[in-house]
Amino acid sequence: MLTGAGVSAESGVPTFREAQTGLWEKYDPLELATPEAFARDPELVWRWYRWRRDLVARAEPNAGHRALAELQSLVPRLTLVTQNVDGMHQRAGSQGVIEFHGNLFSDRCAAEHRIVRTSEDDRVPTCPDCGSYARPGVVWFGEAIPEDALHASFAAAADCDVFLSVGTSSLVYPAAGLADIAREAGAVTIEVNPNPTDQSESFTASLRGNAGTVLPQLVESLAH
Ligand code: BV8
Repeated sequence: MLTGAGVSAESGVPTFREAQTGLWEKYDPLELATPEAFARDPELVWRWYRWRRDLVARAEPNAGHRALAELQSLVPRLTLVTQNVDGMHQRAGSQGVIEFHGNLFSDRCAAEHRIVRTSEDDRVPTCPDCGSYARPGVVWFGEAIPEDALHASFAAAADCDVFLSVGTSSLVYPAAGLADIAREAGAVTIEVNPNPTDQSESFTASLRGNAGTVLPQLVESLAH
């Protein structure tokens, strides 16, 4: 299965395309989440990510995240691929989560790409080994998905009977292509989203509702 920003919406974490709030209202996340933005103004990009880290750190997993953790105990073969970088699935108890777009809370050396520990005090943290800028450990637009995450996700999508897509506008590739891979492999595909998406017509079924409502009902029906 695949989740997107909508699964964290009920935790108070704004979805990716929802208008950003406060200072960030005038910025387009599709512009800020790029290597070009970081090269142009690393301090601005770091301010944005620290604002998001603080917001996520103060948020709690919601009933939708918890339902998916429970689903995994009912369906041990479940592979949870998330586009989200907020770590909420893990906080709710999901195991083996594949973070397709990285994680908000890890820092990487911009030159060596290794995970590094940086100081919260620096406006633009640097790599303790080589002195280059450090950057958030997420995948920006125009960057490749981590090989291990890409292959594990494609393999799981090609080998599943049911593919659940929750809380995503299905606009960002290659993540949005996972549903096509599952469909081509003959899987039943189900979308959980209060709104229709560009891919809605291709799903076997669309459950129109919030993840925090629909997922607990889904798990309840499976458990009994
Ligand atoms: C790449 C991390 C190549 C950063 C993010 C075709 C093929 C391949 C690539 C492309 C392609 N076409 C275009 C591209 C390029 C690009 C792309 O897809 N652009 C889009 C805009 C068209 N893709 C890339 O650049 C990817 N890289 O392809 O590299 C390559 C190969 C080799 C070598 C070099 C390069 C990398 C993309 C990763 C970008 N990083 N995040 C960060 O977070 O800061 S993506 C970002 O968007 C988030 O991760 C987010 O999760 C993701 C997708 O958005 P959604 O999760 O769907 O969120 P959104 O707000 O859109 O929608 C929320 C949904 O929830 C809505 O539908 C709403 O109705 C619903 N909802 C609301 N409330 C609820 C709810 N649902 C349920 N319950 C609720 N309560």
